[in-house]
Amino acid sequence: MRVEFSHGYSVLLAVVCLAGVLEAQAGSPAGAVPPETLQARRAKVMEAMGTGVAVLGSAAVRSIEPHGPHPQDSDFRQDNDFFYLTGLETPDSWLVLIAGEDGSREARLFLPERDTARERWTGPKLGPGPEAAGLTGIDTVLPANGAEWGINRLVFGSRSPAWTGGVFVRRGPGRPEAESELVRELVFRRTGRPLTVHDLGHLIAQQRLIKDDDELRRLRRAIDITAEAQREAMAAVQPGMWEYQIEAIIEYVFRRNGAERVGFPSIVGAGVNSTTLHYDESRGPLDAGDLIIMDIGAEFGYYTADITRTAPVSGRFSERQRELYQLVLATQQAAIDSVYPGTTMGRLNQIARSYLQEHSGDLCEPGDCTQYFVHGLSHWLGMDVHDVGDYRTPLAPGMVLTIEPGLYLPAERIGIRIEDDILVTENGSEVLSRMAPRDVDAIEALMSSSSTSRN
Ligand SMILES: [Mn+2]
Repeated sequence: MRVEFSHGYSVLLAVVCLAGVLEAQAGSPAGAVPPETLQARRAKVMEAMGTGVAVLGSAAVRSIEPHGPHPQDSDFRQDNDFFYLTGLETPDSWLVLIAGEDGSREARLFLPERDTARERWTGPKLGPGPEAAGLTGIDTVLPANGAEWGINRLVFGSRSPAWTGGVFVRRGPGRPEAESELVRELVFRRTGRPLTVHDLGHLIAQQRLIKDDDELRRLRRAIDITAEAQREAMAAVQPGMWEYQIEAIIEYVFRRNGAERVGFPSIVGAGVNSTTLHYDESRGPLDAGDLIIMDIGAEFGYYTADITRTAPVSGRFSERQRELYQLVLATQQAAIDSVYPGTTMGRLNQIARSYLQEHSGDLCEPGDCTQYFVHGLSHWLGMDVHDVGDYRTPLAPGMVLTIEPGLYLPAERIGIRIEDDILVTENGSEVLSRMAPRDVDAIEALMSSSSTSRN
């Protein structure tokens, strides 16, 4: 292993050992991403690059007090691609990948140097050195102070492997300012030889579509936790409560199980609020006779679940609610049964819509029920709730998508959405979120066994 030491490193060795644990999630409920897994991911990215240089910046700390002397983030979260390729939660860092013409593959990491005075406030941090090398499987970990210069030297220096094929960078909104600046610098610095620029974001996104074992482990746990929250929330729902009280139960179950945060703002809407697709205020009452939608997802180790259930506040569906609910459920099942490698989300959407149309009967007259199905059927799921990746990509084993038909009739205060998380397998699919009750009978049984005062 080739390692470059930062100044004063040995003095801090004892603290560094602890820091490594902190910054690589080893002490977190999800644990660290194994270095071999990280190496395999980086190798795959460089394989897709062919030859060229990729540069990725980490997230930066967003201080909640811009003028305070010690920046404090309300919830620092690493950039997804950076976490995917390094497993590190260190801010202000850089990853450089060099795919040489000769087939050589090199990864370099730049981490901020440690600062003992600041660590009185922040606790020990992971700096450049062997600890970071061990955690990431990247031999060369350099100080990020002056990283722009270091990266330029790396990319254009004579000691680096020869590469053609251009620079691979992420573009578009949401990039950290430092990354945008460095990219401008890299691309325009060389006069006389314009560099080809490739979209690194798209390349990594297509790779992230297929989940590896460590990703699936995290995702399954996030989904199990979310299913547990659905069950506890259903058991607690009673007329007279408020939406925020149900939200509190849900997010308590998340945190109790080691989820770091919500993957997206919890949607808990009863009555007419159940018909607002992204309602996240949770201020309304739970009235007898209404339905409540709970569209929620725990984030565990950077992966988020996304499960929606609809339950009757009183514990029993009315006849009308039951008929509409059964139609949504059967539509969802028709789509789930059609998941297999090679099909597309577009095709699943068609299948769901024709099923809904053909089985509407007189439930939504005049017309059929598709007029009340006002959103898409599916999205990719992973580190982001609407995860990255081209939506036209044919399904393949290891991909995870949601299937979530819904009907929304504000005039009747009826919103129904049923959403499950589906893993594409060799032979079809696995419903990862099956532990959250979905059938009318199962929901009513859970609600009646848990409540004495519900009417
Ligand atoms: Mn969803």
